[in-house]
Amino acid sequence: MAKKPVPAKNPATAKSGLTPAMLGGGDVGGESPQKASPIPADADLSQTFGELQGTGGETHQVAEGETAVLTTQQGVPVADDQNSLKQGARGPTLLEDIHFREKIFHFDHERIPERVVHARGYGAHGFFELTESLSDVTRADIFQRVGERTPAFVRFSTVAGSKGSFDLARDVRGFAVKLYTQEGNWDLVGNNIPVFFIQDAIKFPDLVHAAKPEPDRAFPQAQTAHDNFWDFISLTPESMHMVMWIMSDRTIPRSYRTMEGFGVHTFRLVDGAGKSTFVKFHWKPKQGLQSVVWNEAVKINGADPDFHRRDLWDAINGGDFPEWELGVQLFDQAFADSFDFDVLDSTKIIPEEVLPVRRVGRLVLDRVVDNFFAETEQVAFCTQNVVPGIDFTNDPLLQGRNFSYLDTQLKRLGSPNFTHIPINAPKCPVAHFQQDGHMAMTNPRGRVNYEPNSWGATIGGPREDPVRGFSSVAEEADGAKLRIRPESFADHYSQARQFFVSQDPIEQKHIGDALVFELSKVERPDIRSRMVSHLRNIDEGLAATVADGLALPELPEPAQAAVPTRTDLAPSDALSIVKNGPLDFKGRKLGIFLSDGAEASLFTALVKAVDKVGAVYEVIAPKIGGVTLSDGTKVAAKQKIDGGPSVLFDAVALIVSEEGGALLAGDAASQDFVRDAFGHGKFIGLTAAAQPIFEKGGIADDLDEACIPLTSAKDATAFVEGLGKLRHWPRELKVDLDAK
Ligand code: HDD
Repeated sequence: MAKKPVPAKNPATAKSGLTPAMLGGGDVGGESPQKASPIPADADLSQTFGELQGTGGETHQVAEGETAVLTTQQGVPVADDQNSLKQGARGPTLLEDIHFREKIFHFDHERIPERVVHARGYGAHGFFELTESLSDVTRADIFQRVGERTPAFVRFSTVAGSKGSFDLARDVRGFAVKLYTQEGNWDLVGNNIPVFFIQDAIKFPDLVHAAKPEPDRAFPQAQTAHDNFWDFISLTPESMHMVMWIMSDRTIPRSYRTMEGFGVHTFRLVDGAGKSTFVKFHWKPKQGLQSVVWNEAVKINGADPDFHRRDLWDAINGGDFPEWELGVQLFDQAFADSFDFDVLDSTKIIPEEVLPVRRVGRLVLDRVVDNFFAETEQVAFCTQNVVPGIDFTNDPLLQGRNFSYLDTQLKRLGSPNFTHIPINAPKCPVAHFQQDGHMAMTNPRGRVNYEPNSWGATIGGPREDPVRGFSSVAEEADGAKLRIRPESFADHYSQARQFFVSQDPIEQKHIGDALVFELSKVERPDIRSRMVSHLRNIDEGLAATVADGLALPELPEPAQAAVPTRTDLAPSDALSIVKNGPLDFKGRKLGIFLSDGAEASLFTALVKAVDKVGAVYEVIAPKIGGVTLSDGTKVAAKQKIDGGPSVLFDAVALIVSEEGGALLAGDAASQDFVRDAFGHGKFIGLTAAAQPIFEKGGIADDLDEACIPLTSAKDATAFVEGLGKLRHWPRELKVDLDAK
């Protein structure tokens, strides 16, 4: 006898009180560090859920206490979302099932092509506020009125990895800023490094092909440590300055919040009379420059591949809004002519000591996105989005970019109407005669769609405004059509050396280590050797270190340089991370490792001190349910020990009972916790009872002045207050075999 069909029940029906938690949306904004958690675990998110249903612009609001009815895309209420329509209980699915077909059809089309570069990124909203007028040099509306705020959207990214790669790849970071000014969108599409690999955009596809996974095997992912990359680089001397930057700790930042940003190219500011002033743009983080170390980066990628996006999400949701100052280096043609390098060459900087950076505004990120796809994925940055008062120079890299970005958005977003997507739409009036096309959303009304026309101002539509309108600088241009690189672009080594000699000794060591690591992954010895031949033109000491690290049979001859002499330029402190680090522990994270019976007064003192300096903490414990402290207080854990390794924290404190210390000394994850914290130069606070863990970790005899005993609440407070420095660097020179 056939069984009577039993429809599968939806566990969360409208009447049983639909909550986002039941629908898998319960952790919205909740995964923040303990202090910063913005949404209590028991909060009712039903309203938030209503808003989350929107696709960017519109949201499906429901009145309080009510629950939205599930519908098809056409708005037809759905009766059953658990079972497809079948012919009989065990029969075939029917083509007639309109809800099933629409649902699967839409799902099948959920993906758009990922960005060909900068695929993995993370964005946030905020504003730019002018603090010093630039009306003397530009008519750009954004730079006129001190105190005025302009809405902004920023997307940070890695370059080489695909969308699902890990955050702490050794890579350049994109720093793209969209400013919704009152005279149109201005996109400053920069990086966290002020120079680039190549001088001419025509080489960009080669550079990217070489950096990405090798085409036959499709690996390595998000790594430059392979033959193709170093083959291309070692055959491209113009990239040597960039090589110094990418092998430095700039490419393993602690957080997006602790990176500088640069517009890279020389742009122009233009005043009302058409007079142009050259400008280089800088974003200076209020948080100070901070990076991690390579061994730590490798481990972070395993422990939390989303380390950077989580950090930004948590900071903003916790009310710790990251902030950058906008700096400008302004100069005229006479300065450009007197400067040793060509200001049109994107492989060169103008050192801040030569031309100071004037701070004129601040960028604050204060709101995370509502929907990653709608905003972060669909945002379309285009270098050609400039506004009246800002203009391009003839930098051949910038000129090429101005073609590529518009073109790529059409491919990614599928229609020239990508400007209608809310995240890309200007927030000022828009009026033109461009029309139709896929997904046209904002369509003009009326009869007239051309100009000139004689329908008059009301019906006839918008008119040009020669005064307000964008006009290009009337630069004289003459000469034969040539495919040529100017001689003024030819010195590839002087600034590479300047960068290297400007670094702190520990940073120089890291550059050497990074080169040895990367080139050790290169299989062809001739490529390794060719790279060292370039290093000889930058710094003989560095070349010798790398040659030794690679065990090259002999030091190769220096590479032949395009221009014979390298100029020894004065070091610039602005180029070092260590010399521009944080002043205190604000905005950073302390890992507090606890066991049952841990001294309560120490824990309380740590938490208080962390709060006072504006930092956050997370408790790590043997079990996620938490621990009971010496006074009987229960403390919930954020991380179980093997899920919260010390690489996730800026500094760590171990407060354990004698029993806890003895027990955890035998735990491999606990041993790793202390060994890594120590090896990565971190400041460590510890109670005497934690000593056995250090003993079993094999480092008890090495503990130094940055390993602070915690014996009283006073000690705990002093420990946190003393956490200003990034790391205790002298230790690295002791623990690293390569340094011995
Ligand atoms: Fe680019 C994306 C930055 C040279 C072609 N680039 C992209 C993004 C950033 C940069 C931050 C990601 C934007 C986002 O978050 O959506 N790119 C740079 C910088 C460069 C540079 C600072 C040198 C100074 N780029 C460059 C060249 C070309 C491109 C020379 C091509 C000739 N870049 C692109 C692109 C991308 C892109 C293919 C991929 C996705 C996108 O544009 O929107 O068009």
